[in-house]
Amino acid sequence: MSKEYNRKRFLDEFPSLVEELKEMLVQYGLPQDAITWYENSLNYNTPGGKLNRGLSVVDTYVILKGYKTIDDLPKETYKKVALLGWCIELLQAYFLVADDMMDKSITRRGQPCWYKVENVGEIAINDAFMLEGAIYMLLKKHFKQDPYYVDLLELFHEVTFQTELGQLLDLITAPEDHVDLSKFSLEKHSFIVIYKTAYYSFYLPVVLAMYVAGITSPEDLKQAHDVLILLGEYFQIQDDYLDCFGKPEDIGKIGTDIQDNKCSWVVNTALKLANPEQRKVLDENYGVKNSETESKCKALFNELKIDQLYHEYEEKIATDLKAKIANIDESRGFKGDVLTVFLNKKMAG
Ligand code: GPP
Ligand code: MG
Ligand code: MG
Ligand code: MG
Repeated sequence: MSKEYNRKRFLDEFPSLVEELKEMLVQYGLPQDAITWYENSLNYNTPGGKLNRGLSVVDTYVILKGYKTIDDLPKETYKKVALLGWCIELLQAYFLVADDMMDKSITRRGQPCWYKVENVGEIAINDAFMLEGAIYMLLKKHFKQDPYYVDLLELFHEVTFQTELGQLLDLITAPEDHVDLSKFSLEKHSFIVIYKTAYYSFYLPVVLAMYVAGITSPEDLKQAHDVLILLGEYFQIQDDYLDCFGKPEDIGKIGTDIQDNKCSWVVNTALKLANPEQRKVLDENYGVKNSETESKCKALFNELKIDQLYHEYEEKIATDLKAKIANIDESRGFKGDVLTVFLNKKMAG
């Protein structure tokens, strides 16, 4: 399966979904300017990212059904599975529009955050709700007749709630105007990243594909859950590590976690190891918005050999994950290969 081809096929589905959503507004009798507004919000916020989550629904379904490529799928089946992928991308769009307002971010995917666009401002709050609403309008239109329709609804609702729990803890742990490192811990970090990222980015795409494929025994859902949550945590820890130690030319972004007072794996690992003197350096320099204090934190992270600890962690977790995947019981239809594909994919960032 060529990655570019899969991506293109997936992207080709999006315009017709926008048309369907616009048509719903026509049916409600909305005026043209409102319809154009929604169209602009959908196009600005939904397709611009890596589309890893949406594409994973399709990839997972192909593997579960034992197909070789997406072209082996009946056209109608491809459309339904891709639609579920787009529903995750809409969920992500909803989260990111809102998150950028909460984080006061300036740019996203190389363009101004939606709320920063001229004439948008706080209307972005309503636009975020309408991006979420699109998911349920599309699910109703395309899946209402399917026996697993309620399962899809419950899954989207629960994963959304879990993400909001992670966002809550993220926000109250790292307020922008007040640095208090005693609020951080590796346990809290783990909770935040599992809830804020792992459920919607890793668990959701696979379980959506499992529902369509009819592989939904509690045992199989648990097998998928246990590996995917661990994978999600691992990829976010990699993202935290790269934010501090990656070269901008390699990772395509400039790390901001230190200046932003983020409860990242790097600072939590350092806090666990720091002696009182080193702790003082962190208390005085972490979360301060200038590059000198940032360099002092980085120097301390080097002194504590966080780099080396990360590589040890990475090796251990990759070994654990491979062992877990090798132990997957495939007798009910679930396939370990679904998870191996995730392990080899770059999802974070
Ligand atoms: C982004 O995390 C946050 C989410 C994807 C969840 C948002 C949840 C809501 C309920 C709004 P981040 O702020 O750490 O990432 P980024 O650096 O990409 O903004
Ligand atoms: Mg953010
Ligand atoms: Mg955030
Ligand atoms: Mg990051």
